[in-house]
Amino acid sequence: MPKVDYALMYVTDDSIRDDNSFFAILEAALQGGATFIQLREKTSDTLTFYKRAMRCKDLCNNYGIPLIINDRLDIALAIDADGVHIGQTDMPYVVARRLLGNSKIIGLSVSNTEQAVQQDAQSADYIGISPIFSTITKTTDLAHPLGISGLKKIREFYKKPIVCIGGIDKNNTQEIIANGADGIAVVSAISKAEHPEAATKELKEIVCKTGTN
Ligand code: TZP
Ligand code: MG
Repeated sequence: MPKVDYALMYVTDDSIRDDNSFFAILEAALQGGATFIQLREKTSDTLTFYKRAMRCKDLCNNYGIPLIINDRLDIALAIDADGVHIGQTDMPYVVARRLLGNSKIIGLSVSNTEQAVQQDAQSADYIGISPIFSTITKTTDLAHPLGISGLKKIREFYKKPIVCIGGIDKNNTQEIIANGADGIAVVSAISKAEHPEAATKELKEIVCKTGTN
């Protein structure tokens, strides 16, 4: 299992269909110090997803940063990614683990305390609190935001890394880390920033200054 720094995950923005822009922003995030990349393609066909995944892997390898794939175990296996991020309605955790083996990272989204208590969450390498705040980036399958109070409740008993996602920007990052998250995962705070590299740097500084990273 690669050593993972959960401080700042850039989750790629699948609304960017132009590959030049898509990879320019990914590279800016890597330059700015993103510690972890998740490739999330909700609208691509398999071939497009696979091709993006191959290019992402090369780029992440150049920076020595782990790459995980959202939902699609087959793509993760095909490109030998560092792992997958799955949700509650994706492939069950135990099946994902059996297919990927013990050397890969498996992250699981949880949207409430009950899910965080369950065996899958306890077995996963980390959980994503999804969403922590409201967001317009994800429009389907989005639970009610857990907020800081939900994060605090889960932090009381969940011993592995917690990464929060949803509506996170430079103004609320500090509060999230101060209340027990190990890191943040963002889409638009980087992808829609005027200067994605500078935005990444700024987010990372806040996480590192606040947490124990
Ligand atoms: N899962 C829960 S919220 C979300 C995902 C993929 C979208 C987060 O996007 P943003 O722009 O950082 O709010
Ligand atoms: Mg999913």
